[in-house]
Amino acid sequence: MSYVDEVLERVKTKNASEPEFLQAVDEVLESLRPVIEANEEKYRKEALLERLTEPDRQIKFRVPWVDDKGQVQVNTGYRVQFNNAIGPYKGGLRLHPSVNIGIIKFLGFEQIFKNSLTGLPIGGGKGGSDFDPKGKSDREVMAFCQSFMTELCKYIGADVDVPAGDIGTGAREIGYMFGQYKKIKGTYEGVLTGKGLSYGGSLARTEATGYGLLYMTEELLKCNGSDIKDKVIAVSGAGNVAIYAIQKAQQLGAKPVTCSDSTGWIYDPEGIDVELLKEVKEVKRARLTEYAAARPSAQYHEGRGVWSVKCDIALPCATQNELHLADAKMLATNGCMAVCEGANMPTTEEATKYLQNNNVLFVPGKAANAGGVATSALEMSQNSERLSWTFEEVDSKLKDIMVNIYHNIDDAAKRYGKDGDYVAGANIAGFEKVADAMLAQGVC
Ligand code: NDP
Ligand code: 2IT
Repeated sequence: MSYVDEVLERVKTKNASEPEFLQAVDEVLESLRPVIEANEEKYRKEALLERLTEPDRQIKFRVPWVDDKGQVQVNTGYRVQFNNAIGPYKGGLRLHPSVNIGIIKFLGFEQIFKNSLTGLPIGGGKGGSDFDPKGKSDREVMAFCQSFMTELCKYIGADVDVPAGDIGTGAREIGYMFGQYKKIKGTYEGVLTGKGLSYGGSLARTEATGYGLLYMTEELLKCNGSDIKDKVIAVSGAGNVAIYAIQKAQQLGAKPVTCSDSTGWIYDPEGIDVELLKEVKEVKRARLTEYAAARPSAQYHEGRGVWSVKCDIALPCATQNELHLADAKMLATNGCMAVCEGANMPTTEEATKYLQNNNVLFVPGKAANAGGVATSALEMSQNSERLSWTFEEVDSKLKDIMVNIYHNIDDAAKRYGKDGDYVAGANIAGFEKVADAMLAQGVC
């Protein structure tokens, strides 16, 4: 049996109840086959893949907090510190009822390769809780965040592990967590990113994931003989990534016509009104029905459906496994030329294969959404030197990083005879640096 198959078998046996984690490992190891086969004996002896697929540590803890009625509530908190071969653990905190250890492990595993692709010194980690911030008062969110950080602060630090936002964790939650960390530890340090601008946050971090996704899409099209201008774009999600993807798409002359949340979706043939969307989602924290009520050109539909809209480019920006095989077929039939993932693993494995086999350009999340964590690393740099850079400075570094990632994953795919397979390219390019660092550091 090949080394890759041996490890896949072992990972499946050990993590049988974690389908998302298995999906992420399967996709990465399958595309690393040619790299592993070229060094099979050495990597097997070093147990490199066993070490890469086993987190350094998993922390799980109780998060008790008091709701507005005086009732004590209990949630579960997680932090998975996956791999710190190339830098301190870095990755977001997800607050969503669907969070469990398998979800956090899949996100942490993906983060290792994504962070490596940025070219910056950050390792892979992820955390979160099954707490649902939706419908909670600010005081309840604060009570949760303080309790969560009371435990988490034992395991993190500016040179150890630096969490940030993800689904359900935005500026408000990061603020409450930072305040609690500072109070307990007594140190003012860059322990979180995505902070507010008045206390160490970086300009452009809010926009970074969405903007970065569009810089990647722009370069992808340019290098494949096309142009983003005037392209019709279908976007899913209506959160941090989706909003700033829509904004940058418009700045580049494209026309985003959809967005969605967990209850329904909008088709707005005139193009999404991003200021209205921000008002509905960032200020009022309301449902998309409010967007439709305020915008005569918009149609609101219950359930899911953005991928049925005819578009040139699709940008899934909501959550994992939201673009299925049937969606991929509709997109290809409707003439979609590119899918770039703003979310983490939004496309199922079979949908990904279908798109790739039907000449739809496909860039996986670990490359396409790396602008968020890259800009988090730029926030860490600014905190270390106790300076803040201008918006233009951060944005231009972000753009350079995204263009570099595109060329690195393209080159890596070509080196292994997989021209245009950006999934393989991203996994290979991300892996090479981490593997080199792990081997150099001995058995640890
Ligand atoms: P937000 O919480 O800001 O927004 C998430 C959006 O997706 C909301 O519109 C939400 O709808 C929708 N959504 C979430 N879960 C589901 C679900 N199970 N079914 C349907 N819709 C859902 O999160 P972000 O925009 O920050 O994150 C979106 C994706 O991007 C995630 O995969 C995240 O891991 C990834 N990502 C985020 C980065 C960042 O910097 N924030 C960086 C890189 C990747 P509703 O409001 O109704 O729940
Ligand atoms: O998935 C991701 O890359 C993020 N949620 C951002 C992580 C970060 O540390 O900025």
